[in-house]
Amino acid sequence: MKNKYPYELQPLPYDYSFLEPHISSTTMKFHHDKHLQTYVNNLNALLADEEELQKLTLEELLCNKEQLPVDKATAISNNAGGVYNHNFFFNSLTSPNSSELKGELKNAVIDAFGSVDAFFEEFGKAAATQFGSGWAWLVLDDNNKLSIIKTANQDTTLQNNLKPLLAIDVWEHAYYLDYQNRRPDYIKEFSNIINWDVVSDRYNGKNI
Ligand code: MN3
Repeated sequence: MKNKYPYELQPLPYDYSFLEPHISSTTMKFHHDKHLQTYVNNLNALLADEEELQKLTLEELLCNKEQLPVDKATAISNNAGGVYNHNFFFNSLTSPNSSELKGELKNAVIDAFGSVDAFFEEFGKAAATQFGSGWAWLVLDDNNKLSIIKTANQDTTLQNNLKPLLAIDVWEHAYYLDYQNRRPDYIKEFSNIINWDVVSDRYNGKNI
């Protein structure tokens, strides 16, 4: 992925219909082609006159908010977060029931949460209780400890030095066409389309 200005819309790593019936192709089309494209366009527009910032990677932009011009800092963070979070999210998904939690990561999840079911319960609760727009995350800290957090709007986990492993987008645009107000149903169905191979690779240090 091109990770510097000018940012480009990263293609989905699968067809729009790949996640059906859990997420429809219509949702994926709007989510990727319209919502993500808007974050990409906004970020490029905000950086158009910022030669120094153009040299930074997306992660560097997100981790160094104090380097951003005061009048644009929030807008740049929001839109850079929108690009980062969506690419991360789309890369986390795969066709229904084609990937399972196993091996070292499964053991770590059981160590941290007690059981796989307990993990899903806690992750689902974080996603359901994020008030308004935002995200729930499985993250790894510097001591290799797993935990679940939620972030508002397009905030990322990077500012808190937490390596993200898995994310669920709970903005209404992620589920409204398919589930309307039933966010808990979307969260439940989401568990069928997690790409655990990607999550495992992230756990083992890859940036995907
Ligand atoms: Mn979204």
